[in-house]
Amino acid sequence: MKIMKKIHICLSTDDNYVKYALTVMHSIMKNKAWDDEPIFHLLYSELNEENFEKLKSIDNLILHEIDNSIFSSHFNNGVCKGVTIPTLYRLKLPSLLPDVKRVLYLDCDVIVLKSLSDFYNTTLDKNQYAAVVQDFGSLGHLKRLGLDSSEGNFYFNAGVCLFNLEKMREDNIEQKMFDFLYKNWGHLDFSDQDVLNSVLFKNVKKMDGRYNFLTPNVYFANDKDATIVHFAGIKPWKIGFYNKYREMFWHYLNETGYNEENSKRNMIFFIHKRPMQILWFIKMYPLFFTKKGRIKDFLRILMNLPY
Ligand SMILES: [Mn+2]
Repeated sequence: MKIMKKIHICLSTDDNYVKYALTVMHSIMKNKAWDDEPIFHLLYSELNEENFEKLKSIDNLILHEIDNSIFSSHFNNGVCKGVTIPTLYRLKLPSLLPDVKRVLYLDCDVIVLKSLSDFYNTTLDKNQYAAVVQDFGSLGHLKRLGLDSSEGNFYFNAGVCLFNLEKMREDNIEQKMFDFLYKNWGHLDFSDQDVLNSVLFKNVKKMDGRYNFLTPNVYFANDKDATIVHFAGIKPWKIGFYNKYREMFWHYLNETGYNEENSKRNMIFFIHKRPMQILWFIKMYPLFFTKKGRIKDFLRILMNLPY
C-alpha cells in the first residue's frame, strides 16, 4: 500500500506574483519524492479571472481569501517601506489553518530542488514555534531590534519558515505578533520578518542553510545540497548577475506555461546596468558580511569572477 506523506505548504500572492507562486509550486511537484503529497495553501485577497484559471493547473491547492481590511485599517494604504500586505499574511497562519499542525511557509521568490519531507518532518522541541535559517547580518539585526545578541542567538530569514502552528495557537502567538506589529509599525525595517524574529526569539530551531539557500551565497558557499533556493536581494525577474539559479528559475517559470524571455535580463545588465548593481552591493555589503576577510569575496562578486 502506498502511504503518502502530507506536506502542508503555504504561499501568499497578489495578481503580480501568481506566476511566481506557480513557479514555486511547479518546482516542488517536479522535485518531490514519490511519496510526498504536497498540499498547497494559497493566501490572497483578490485575483483576476485569468489567474484563477491558471491556478487550476495545480492539484491539491486550497485557496484562502484574506480580508485586507484587517491590515489596511491600521496602515496607510496598507503599504509601508515597499512592503505589500500579502507579506503580512503569514502572521495569520495559526488561525487561518486551524486544522493544520505544521506548515511550511515559502516566499514566492524561491525554487525548490529536492524533497521537502526531511525539513517538514524535522523534530521540534516543546518550546520551538518554528524551524528557520539564519539570515545575513544576523548580529546587526539583533542589535537593531534590541534583542540579546549573545552566542547562539540569531536572526532568521522569514522567507522560509516551518511553523509549528499547534504550539503557536497554544501560546496565542498570533495575538502577540499583531500586538507587536501594531505597536512598532513604521519603525520596522523588515516588517513581518522583524515581528517574527522579535516574538519567536530563542524559541526556534536553527536549520542548515541548505533549507533556505540565499542566492548571494552562490559565490561563496557549498550549494551541493541546496533544497530551497531563495532569491534574497535581486529577484530573477529583475536585471542582475548571472548565476545558475536564475537560469533554473526561468526554466521552471517557462514550464508553467509562461513564455517569457530571460536572456535579455542577464545580457542588458552586462552592457548598461552594471553600475547600478555595484551600487546595490556597496549599499548592502555591511549587511551581508560582518566578518573580516570577506573583501576578496566582495570583489569577486563585482568582477563576476568564478571560483
Ligand atoms: Mn523572499
